[in-house]
Amino acid sequence: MKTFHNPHHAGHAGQQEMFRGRMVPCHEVPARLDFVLAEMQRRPLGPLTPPAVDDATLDIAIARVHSARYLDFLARAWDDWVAMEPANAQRDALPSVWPLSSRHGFRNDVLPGNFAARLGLFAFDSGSPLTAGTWAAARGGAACALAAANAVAQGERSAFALTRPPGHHAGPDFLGGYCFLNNAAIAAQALRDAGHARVAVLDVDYHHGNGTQTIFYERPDVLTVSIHGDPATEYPFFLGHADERGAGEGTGFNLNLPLPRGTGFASWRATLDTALRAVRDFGASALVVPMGLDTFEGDPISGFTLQSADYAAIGAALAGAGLPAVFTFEGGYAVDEVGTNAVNLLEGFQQAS
Ligand code: OKP
Ligand code: ZN
Repeated sequence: MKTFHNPHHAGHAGQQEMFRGRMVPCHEVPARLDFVLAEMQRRPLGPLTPPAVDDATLDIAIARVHSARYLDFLARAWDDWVAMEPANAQRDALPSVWPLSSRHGFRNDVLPGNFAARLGLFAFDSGSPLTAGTWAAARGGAACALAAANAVAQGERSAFALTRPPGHHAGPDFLGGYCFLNNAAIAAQALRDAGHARVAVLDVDYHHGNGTQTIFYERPDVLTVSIHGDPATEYPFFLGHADERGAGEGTGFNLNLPLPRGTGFASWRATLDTALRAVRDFGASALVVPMGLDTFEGDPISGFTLQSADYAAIGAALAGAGLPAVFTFEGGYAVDEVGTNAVNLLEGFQQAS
């Protein structure tokens, strides 16, 4: 398995996130990736390199899933934030005012001149700080996703985009849930563009992959499946229910498998079989796995009870689909165990391949 790691990840380092009315230290910290990297050096799975992708090619791949208006905003956001007030250079940018959606009568077609309002237009929560190095880190992550997709398109059985910030909550024109660019969607689209007629995304993060779902919701060529904490009680709350089956030509090509808080491995593993059946019935020729390790019992912000050894079994079950696969690093906030759990899953996949 080839792994592409993001040399720019540590430039994205939020200080605090808004959580239930107070500011708390960020859960999504640079050390998460460092722990995975260290474990991959202890238990090598194959070559471990930064991605080699040229800027113009990367821009095209990112623009395949994100809108020009959003990318223009994101590329300039930090400079615009500091231009508002020089002291902002020491502070993260977080939104505090939102247009909600068009059903509330607010307009989203006019780009506000005020940066704080502009941030609110493109962000769906106040838990995703934007920092000096966010754009470079997110772009470096997209490069990892593209390099991983290219490796698989060229015949590798599997590749891993080891990057943060994560991506699966980021949509065509919005950020949130610690995510800015949707790495899994970029990989899935790159696989389509490389000739894979049908690509499946199977999201195993604790949280519903709302961004990926929204990007592909009306398309029949990319199946999106997600196993996650029931949005009735779990983040991101406003999407991820079982009755969301796709729309228009995409009807039937989205599958949500919500599970109650407290779910353990036996039930989670049975649900994975349901997800894998959907992938098989769809007839995918390539698989993208947004790989969150926040289903772990010790995760500080999640509610399933998986154990470290379970991740090897998940990897083996995923390999059983018999498809070439791109993995993207998503959640997992029990920092001390995230490296072990990630490598357990990937090693389980590799050994069963
Ligand atoms: C990102 B990923 C929970 C606070 C929720 C946002 C969670 C984003 C998760 N008590 N904050 O899917 O791992
Ligand atoms: Zn998550």
